[in-house]
Amino acid sequence: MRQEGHGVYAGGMRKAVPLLAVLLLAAACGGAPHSPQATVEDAVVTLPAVAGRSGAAYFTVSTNHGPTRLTGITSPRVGRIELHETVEQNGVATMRPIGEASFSPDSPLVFEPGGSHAMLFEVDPALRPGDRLSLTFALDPAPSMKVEAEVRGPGQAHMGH
Ligand SMILES: [Cu+2]
Repeated sequence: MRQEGHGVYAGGMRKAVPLLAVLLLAAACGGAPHSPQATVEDAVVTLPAVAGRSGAAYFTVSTNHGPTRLTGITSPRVGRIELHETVEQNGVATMRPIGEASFSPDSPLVFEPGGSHAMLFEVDPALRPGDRLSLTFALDPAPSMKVEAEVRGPGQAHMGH
C-alpha cells in the first residue's frame, strides 16, 4: 500500500466498515514487515430447519503468520454464535462448545459439516437462502476479519441439529 493512498483509502472505507479500516491501516502503517493477516474463505451459513432453532456456519480460515486463534464470531443478524466441535462418544457423534480454535500457516482451520462448526442462535427470521450474512471473525494476533457468508436453506445437512 503506497503512502499517498492512505487518506483516500481511509475516507472511502469509513462509512461501511470503520473498525476494519482502522485495523487495515494499523496493519499497513504499523511498521512490522510481516503483519499477521488471516483469510476467511468458503463461508456458508445454513438456516434453521424450523424457525427458532439454531443455524450453522462453515468456513476455512488461514493465516500467513504463525500460530493464530479464532476466539469468536459475531453477526448483526444473529443473537449468539458458538464454536462447536464434533466428538464421537460410544459410537455416537455429539457436539460440544469450544472457547476458541487454533490454526497455523501449515494447518488452516476447517469448519465443515460433520466436524467443527459454528452454531447460530437467534437467527434473524427474515434471512432467506441466497442472502448474504455478515460475519466478523475475532482473531488473535491477526486483525478481525469481516466476511459476507452465503446463506443456504436448511437442506444442506448439519447432522444432529
Ligand atoms: Cu453444534
